[in-house]
Amino acid sequence: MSSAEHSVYIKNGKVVNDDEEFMADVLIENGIIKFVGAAADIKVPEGVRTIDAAGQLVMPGGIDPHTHMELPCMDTVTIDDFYGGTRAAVAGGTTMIIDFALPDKYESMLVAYDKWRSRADPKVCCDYGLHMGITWWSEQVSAELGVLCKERGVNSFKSYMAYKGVYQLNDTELLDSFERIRSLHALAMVHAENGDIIAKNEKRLLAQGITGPEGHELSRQEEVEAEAVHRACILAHQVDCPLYVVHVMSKSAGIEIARARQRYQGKYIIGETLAAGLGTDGTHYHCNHFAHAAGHVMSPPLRPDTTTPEFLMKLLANNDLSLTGSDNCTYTTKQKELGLGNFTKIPNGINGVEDRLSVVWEKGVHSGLIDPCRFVSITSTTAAKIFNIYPQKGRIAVGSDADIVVWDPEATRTISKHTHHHACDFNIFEGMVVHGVPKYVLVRGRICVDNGTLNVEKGYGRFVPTPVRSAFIYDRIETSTSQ
Ligand code: URQ
Ligand code: ZN
Repeated sequence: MSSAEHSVYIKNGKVVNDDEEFMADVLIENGIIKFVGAAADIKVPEGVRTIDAAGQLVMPGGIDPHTHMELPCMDTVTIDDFYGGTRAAVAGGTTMIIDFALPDKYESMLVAYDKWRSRADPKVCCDYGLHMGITWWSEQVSAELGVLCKERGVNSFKSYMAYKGVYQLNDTELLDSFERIRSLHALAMVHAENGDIIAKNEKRLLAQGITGPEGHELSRQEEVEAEAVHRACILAHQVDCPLYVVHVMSKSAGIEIARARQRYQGKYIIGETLAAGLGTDGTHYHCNHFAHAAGHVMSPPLRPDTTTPEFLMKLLANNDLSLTGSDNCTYTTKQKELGLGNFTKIPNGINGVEDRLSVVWEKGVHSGLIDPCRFVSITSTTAAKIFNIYPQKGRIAVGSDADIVVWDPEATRTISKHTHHHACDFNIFEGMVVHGVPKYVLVRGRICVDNGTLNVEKGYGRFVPTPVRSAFIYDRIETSTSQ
């Protein structure tokens, strides 16, 4: 189907943006929103497909700012590739992902970027952008950051404070990379866990005979995450660089983000949490079935404190945390078995790209902690603003891409590995009943979920460049600096 045919009329629905809700019809032509308003004010062209959204919400499609499709990692490769992974995303109402291109240590960033583009471009079913990992630091890396920002459409770079000996940067390297990122008006991101402490704890636990998945969380408890979050915020602020902390997974780390945001008057620091952290917890690491416990292994880990998910949702509700991702990084049970007898070898990662919207709706809106506008903000619009693609993405408005989910807020479904669209044979949300079901999902006007039936097109998605100097981030910093 050509994009000229992506013309759709959505009538009788309630439009929800991050700052307003109102009854309106929406007309889409050639993949772009052409009209939002009252039926009386629009003449719908002949032959346009009409969707009746009575009783439903018409919202910007989800933007998942954190995925790892077909990532080579820990002696294997994540099982959701860019086709299956984006197909699962669309099935759940997500219409754009931002994946992490990770160079090997000493590999050129530009070579890694080309690899990711060549893997993703032919396969993606929805639009996508790229962050890049900084897995080592040198003059060459510094120069390549400039090329990536100016010529390749990448504005965000993640460093690791964990994975000692593999990806971990020391404080000097973090400071140098943050300084360079600041000079480019880009955005620094960190995986915040203290890798030195983790390496020591892993050795100790293995020597004590603790070899199962429970050792994973024991080696990297809350304060190990909180220390790194605290340090990262200060390092970034010292060189005036905005910082996005990925996957905030614990109460202590969330509190560090809240404190840093208060200290810097809401500037500089952005915290992301995950569907995983909102929808389940770390008690599963103590299950006797290896496949079940290992299926939950991710970093930072889920926390055994069962009040953590609600605490994180409350931080999202009051804007101490800014948005949600999935960190979709899936492996089969067979792959997880690489860590049988040694928890440090269990491939790290879980599902989430498909279920993120439903889990956030269930735990946030259905439970009464947030309203639908905040839901749109933390699942879509804030990501679009941070990564500087707003209002092309993340808004129902004239001129925006028609990335839309028609959401039935009262319908329910039961999440299961038997019905999900991932390539893995495990789902961390198994058995959870969620309210909120995507009835229709449109990617640039193409109906990819049609009254509940999934129908994607391999390669339909496009790479979306993310330009530097996001006003959402830099207006606040530069206004205050110049005062
Ligand atoms: O840590 C990561 O970013 C990847 C490599 C693994 N996923 C995860 O457990 N968060
Ligand atoms: Zn990740």
